[in-house]
Amino acid sequence: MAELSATQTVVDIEPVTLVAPDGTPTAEDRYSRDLPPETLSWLYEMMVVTRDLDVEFVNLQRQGELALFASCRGQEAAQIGAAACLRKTDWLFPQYREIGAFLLRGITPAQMGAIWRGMWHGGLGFTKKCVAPIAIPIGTHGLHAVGAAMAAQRLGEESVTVAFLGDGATSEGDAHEALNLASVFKAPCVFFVQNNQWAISVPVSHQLAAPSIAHRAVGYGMPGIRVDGNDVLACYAVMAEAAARAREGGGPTLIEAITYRLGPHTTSDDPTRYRSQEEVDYWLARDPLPRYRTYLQSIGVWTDRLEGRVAAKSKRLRTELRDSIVGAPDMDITDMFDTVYAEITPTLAQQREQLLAELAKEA
Ligand SMILES: Cc1ncc(C[n+]2csc(CCOP(=O)(O)OP(=O)(O)O)c2C)c(N)n1
Ligand SMILES: [Mg+2]
Repeated sequence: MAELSATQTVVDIEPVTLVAPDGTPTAEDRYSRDLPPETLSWLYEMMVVTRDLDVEFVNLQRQGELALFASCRGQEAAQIGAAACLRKTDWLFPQYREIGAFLLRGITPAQMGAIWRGMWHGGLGFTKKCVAPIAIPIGTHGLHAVGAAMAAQRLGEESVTVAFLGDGATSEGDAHEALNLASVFKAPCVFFVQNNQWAISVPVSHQLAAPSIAHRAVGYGMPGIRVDGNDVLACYAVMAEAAARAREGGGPTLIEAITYRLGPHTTSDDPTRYRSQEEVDYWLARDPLPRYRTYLQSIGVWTDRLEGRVAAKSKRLRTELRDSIVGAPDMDITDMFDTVYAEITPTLAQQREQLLAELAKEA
């Protein structure tokens, strides 16, 4: 009879925190916050630019240039910390809110904007940077991440895949299948759950009866860990540990980053209908940006020069985004059929002709 393996059976409910909300270092000594000053400044730059680009996206939507946008305001530390410690060849499988991770991977604002404007739905620019296209069908990409990890494993590549999931996504069947499959086959895949407390208007308390999302890892037989998702250094350290374990053949990890979606679910949502201002205020006091800036000031890494450099980069990328969107031509509608497979299938070709005939009638 096959032996059952002994795995972690306890998950610490206290999230790993290296920098407290007031910007002071915590007593946590299992992980290091000592990164080189250039890395510390780079993380800051990425977080600030992500937030500023996010504002530009919302503005463009409000001005009628984008149909929809899902803001990542408040989740910058989680996304930047998780993506920054990886190799450029490690594949990321995003949900749809990961602008920070996209930016960090060098995906241009124009490439991100094209998706939200519906100009390019496949995200070809993303895949060139080892980032899968965004996945609107919730949870499905967890399986893609595991598949890619298993492929890398079989090819003997030293790469790791990361599935970015939301708290809501963890209730999907696909997510459970992905977690179980990854664990059974020791796939080099890290599941990074951004628990931003809400799945549109459904609170995380309605997603699970377990003590936390990370606790589910026990049942899958993989390590589970909770991390303060508003602490960029903690997210960096925890992901670095999980990625190293996966790379060395130690299998997957389930990370739960506790964070908050400061904005609406998307630009079509009105969160005042389901959550209180007190709750938002609680999280505003835990905003990842001022916390990290205060910490960098206390260790002498933050300078006026750094702030100036970051502001200039933000301005440049905001302009790049705006210029790529405003007045951009509508896409050729037949792209929708032509880019699904390398060669169009007979059914799709038929649908394409049907649509063109209908459009011709309307013209
Ligand atoms: C399979 C599926 N069911 C429902 C939806 C509608 N939907 C879009 S976003 C969302 C909530 C997802 O919440 P979460 O995973 O916590 O991610 P967040 O938006 O908070 O980042 C839902 C239910 C969908 N896109 N796909
Ligand atoms: Mg959520």
